[in-house]
Amino acid sequence: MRTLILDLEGAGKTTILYRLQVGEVVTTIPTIGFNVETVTYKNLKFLVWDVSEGPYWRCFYSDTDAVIVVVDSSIRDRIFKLELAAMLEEDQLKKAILVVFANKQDMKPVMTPTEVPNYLGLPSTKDRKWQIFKTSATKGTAWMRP
Ligand SMILES: Nc1nc2c(ncn2[C@@H]2O[C@H](COP(=O)(O)OP(=O)(O)OP(=O)(O)O)[C@@H](O)[C@H]2O)c(=O)[nH]1
Ligand SMILES: [Mg+2]
Repeated sequence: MRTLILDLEGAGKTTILYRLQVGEVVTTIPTIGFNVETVTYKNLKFLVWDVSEGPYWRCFYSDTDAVIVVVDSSIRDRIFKLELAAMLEEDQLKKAILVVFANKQDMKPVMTPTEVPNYLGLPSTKDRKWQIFKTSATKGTAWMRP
């Protein structure tokens, strides 16, 4: 599965990637450009592209099976909402599954996990398989909403 992991700056993409890969919290520095790693889970092998913010997202779109969007639940980011909507319009991502991680649940969230999909406009997206999980990358917890 070719998987893209995106957000705006600092929501926890790299922490999640290494949590999935090595099962531990690693100390991160802001990602410049991208990281790419393989993560194996059961019989699935994921090639995960961890791409920092910027106009380069679209260079990574082709043949993507799944997009993981990491939301920092402690902030309400309007620009991100608009960028995500534009991204989902891209032809190359039309068939990609969308997974939202409402991350940083250990902090004081400004949005409940039920609000996040509404805020991002997910319920009205047509022909898109999506699911949202509440996560704390630092604590290593993930659970389905609500
Ligand atoms: N409290 C809390 N902090 C988190 C969580 N996930 C990540 N962080 C912290 O948030 C900061 C940024 O995490 P990164 O994983 O580097 O974020 P990123 O999205 O890769 O950031 P960029 O590469 O700059 O885009 C780090 O200090 C992490 O330890 C979480 O679930 N809870
Ligand atoms: Mg990073």
